[in-house]
Amino acid sequence: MPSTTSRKIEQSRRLQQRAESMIPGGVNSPVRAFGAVGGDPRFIVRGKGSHIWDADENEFIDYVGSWGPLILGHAAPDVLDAIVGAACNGTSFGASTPSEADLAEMVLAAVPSMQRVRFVSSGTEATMSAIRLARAYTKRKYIVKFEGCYHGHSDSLLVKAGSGVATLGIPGSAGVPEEFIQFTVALPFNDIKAVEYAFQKFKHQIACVIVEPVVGNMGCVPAADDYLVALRLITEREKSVLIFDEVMTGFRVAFGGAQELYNIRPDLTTLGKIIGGGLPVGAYGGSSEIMNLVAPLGPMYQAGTLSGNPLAMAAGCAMLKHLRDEKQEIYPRLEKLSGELVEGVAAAAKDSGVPLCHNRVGSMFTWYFTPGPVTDWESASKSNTEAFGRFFRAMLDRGVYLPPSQYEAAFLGSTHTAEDVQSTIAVAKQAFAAMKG
Ligand code: KE4
Repeated sequence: MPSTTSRKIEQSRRLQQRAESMIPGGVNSPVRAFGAVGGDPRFIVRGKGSHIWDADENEFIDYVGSWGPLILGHAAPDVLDAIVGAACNGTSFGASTPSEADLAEMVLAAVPSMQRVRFVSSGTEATMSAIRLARAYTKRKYIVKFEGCYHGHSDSLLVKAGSGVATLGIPGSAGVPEEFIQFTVALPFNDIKAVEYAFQKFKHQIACVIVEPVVGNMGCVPAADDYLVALRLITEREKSVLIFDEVMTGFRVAFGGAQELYNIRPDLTTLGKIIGGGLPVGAYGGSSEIMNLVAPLGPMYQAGTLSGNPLAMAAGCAMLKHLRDEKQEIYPRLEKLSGELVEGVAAAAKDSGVPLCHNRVGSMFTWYFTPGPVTDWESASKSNTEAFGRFFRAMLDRGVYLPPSQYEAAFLGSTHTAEDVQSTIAVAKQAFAAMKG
């Protein structure tokens, strides 16, 4: 459905046509395609702080933040300085550099469950490697994931996945043979009985359970009380590896991630997004006992030409140093401002009679166009995605850039202001009114 916009979009439309002639859908990641929300994808040309500008010079308050990495906002000065400084010495050497240990030291200090860490170039690589490592460590084949959770696009994890897979309504992915996913067990999230049943059915065969400790990829869905504790107890009892996929929650919901927030020690953790400061970085890590299986120390192979890239390491170090040194101020402020934003928009929806519920953990959140509550994929998928699309386009037309999918989390960062929040709430009131028109 074409968007009705009072804003110029000629340049973005021209750029989209050009891109589509060379790149599938004109995008290098499907969720950017606006497929689920309709309208014209905006080509962004620059960002500063909490705002971005498109090719038609339209300005937006940005609540995507590159899908999570930019907790310090766009073009954060200390991150830029670090990248430029590193780049002046070269971009990549295919050899070890001091900056890799610098970032490793910061990650291990922030995440005590990790005694060793390996850097890769994406969250997908991180989770794919962690799954392989868990299978190598336990010598078991089965893995458990949860419906609506997304852990990147490696074959064995593209089963009832969230994010773009859920957005596009595709069950998994073409090109993944049944044999590749026969050992993947997808269970409903927040249902511990389902986990117990799976461990009974596949006794001594489950290598790992991988979970987003706060789900971001069916929209934001927190774990029910004691759910994560129960996952920890079951995996310990069954000698199965518990993997916290903290690619999104790491350094987001707390400086030490969800495992700090909920005081749970997983066996392996995957990271990404924030630890790269906006450059391509992923990581996986855990106890020395498990990580010593990773080549060249052990038989589990994983590699990458640009793993530990010096520019990405420098950006990550600058990002984590800033967050570490100012965490006493940053995280409480994110909590307060995010709460004001989410509650303010929810109140506007209620005043307009628009059925809406919301979930939030820290500065990641989702407004669902359903009465709710949303606690798992079944309840999330009851959302009125057509209404979400109309809300998304109405907000975009009024200068607020939300994730272009009902099944994605939105993010607030340290450069968002009270004025941004009040403006967003005011625009939401207009959007809800426009939706009823
Ligand atoms: P990447 O391979 O996209 O760096 O990370 C995969 C991944 C793994 N685990 C979690 C919890 C994730 O959220 C992600 C990626 N998140 C999506 C946004 N929901 C990336 C956006 C995109 O696909 O373009």
